[in-house]
Amino acid sequence: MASAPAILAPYVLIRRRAYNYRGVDLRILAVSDFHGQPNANENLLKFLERGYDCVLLIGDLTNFGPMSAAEDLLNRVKAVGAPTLAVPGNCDPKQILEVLDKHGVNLHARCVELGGISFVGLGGSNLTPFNTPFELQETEIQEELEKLARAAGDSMVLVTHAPPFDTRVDLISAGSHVGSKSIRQFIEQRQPLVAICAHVHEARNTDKLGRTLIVNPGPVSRGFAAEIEVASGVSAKLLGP
Ligand SMILES: [Mn+2]
Repeated sequence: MASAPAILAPYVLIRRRAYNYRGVDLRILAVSDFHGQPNANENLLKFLERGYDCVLLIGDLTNFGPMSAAEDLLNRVKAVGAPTLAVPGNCDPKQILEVLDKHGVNLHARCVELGGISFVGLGGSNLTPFNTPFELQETEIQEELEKLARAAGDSMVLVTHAPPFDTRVDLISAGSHVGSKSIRQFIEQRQPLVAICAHVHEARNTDKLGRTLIVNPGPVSRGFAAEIEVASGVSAKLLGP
């Protein structure tokens, strides 16, 4: 189990104190699907001006590379100063994990504690017809999530690039559901506070599986993001241009 870099702790404490009078414990910005679009980083920086306790980058930070695109993105986010956690998407080459590690933001196959919340992360996607660089078998997804959940506390936030199967957030325009059955099963069984995903650009939406709120912010390349507040309850707002 990885722990949050020590340098993040004082920042989180200050922000939590500042928000406590409103009863909000953690205010999260979720963004995904940059895909090498020149405006994606600018869109993210605009959202960051709103001020967040934590930034989640939920994959496809590049469009099949290059790694310099991920470096550039992470340097710009770091300059803003909010604690950041990231998972790769299926369109990110696997070398991106080294870049995420180097910047201390890697949440792939990890459980990271931040502001009293256990963030459980898994990047890539279930299999696609396109043979993209970062795909996992459903059995791998299932085993990995079960392993990670053993390290997680009661307040869990699930962060996966792939959405849960057969929901409002995994429906492609051709009309079929393409999400991961293992991710859906994990959410049904473990009931995290919120499950944040990406990958299906046209399925920008929220949904519920039992008590778990599901959020697909939509691609930041098109100016979309999501704001999630975790306190005694959980709420999400889809942000757009
Ligand atoms: Mn994707």
